[in-house]
Amino acid sequence: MRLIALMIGGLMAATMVPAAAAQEVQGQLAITRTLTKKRVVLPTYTLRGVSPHKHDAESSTINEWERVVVYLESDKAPAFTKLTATLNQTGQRFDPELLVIPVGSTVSFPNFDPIFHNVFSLSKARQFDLGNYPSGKTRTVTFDKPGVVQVFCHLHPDMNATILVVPNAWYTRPDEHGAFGFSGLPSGSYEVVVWHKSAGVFKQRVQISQGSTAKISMEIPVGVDEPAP
Ligand SMILES: [Cu+2]
Repeated sequence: MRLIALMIGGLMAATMVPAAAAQEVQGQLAITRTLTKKRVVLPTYTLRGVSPHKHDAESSTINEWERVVVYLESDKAPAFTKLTATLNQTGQRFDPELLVIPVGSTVSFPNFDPIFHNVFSLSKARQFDLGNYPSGKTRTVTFDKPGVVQVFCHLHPDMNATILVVPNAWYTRPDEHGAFGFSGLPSGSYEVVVWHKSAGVFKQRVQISQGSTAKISMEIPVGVDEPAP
């Protein structure tokens, strides 16, 4: 009897512990071309250098990861809190230049400049035109469809920002080495979507079973020419 009790106890421990531990996706991204080139021409010690040219090279390497978002497509996504996010207009620029929000969220566009701006978008996922408004004012837009929304200003053609509206709260940005992860996922099938601002969308399907971690790696081929928006 005692042996059976021990065995049951052992079984329970064995099944319960991994279930409590997260079911995960762990991913590793590589940007082909851009990052490789930078690594070759840029020895580590120059990263701390004072030359403006070298500083530029460093930031362009880092910025490549800042242009990447990873999210999951799945019909198992739980309900989530919609955000109220902010896209500032300051110094005749949008800040941040890339904003990620789950669908249904609202974005406020405050004008912090001493001049007028006129924020608009012609993107399929959300078209709007907020009209001219002065310093200290803001206007808001709610984004009800997933997709890419390119934001511009009628008065300043060089102002632009991107709002990526993702389908649920499972989204993240890679770290400075291109690694990303999601944990606490229900078992099932997922589409891992990697979005890069100029290179576009790359997808990989993963299956996550009870207590398991799916490991994937993906390459982002970033070309010299940016595709039309
Ligand atoms: Cu403007």
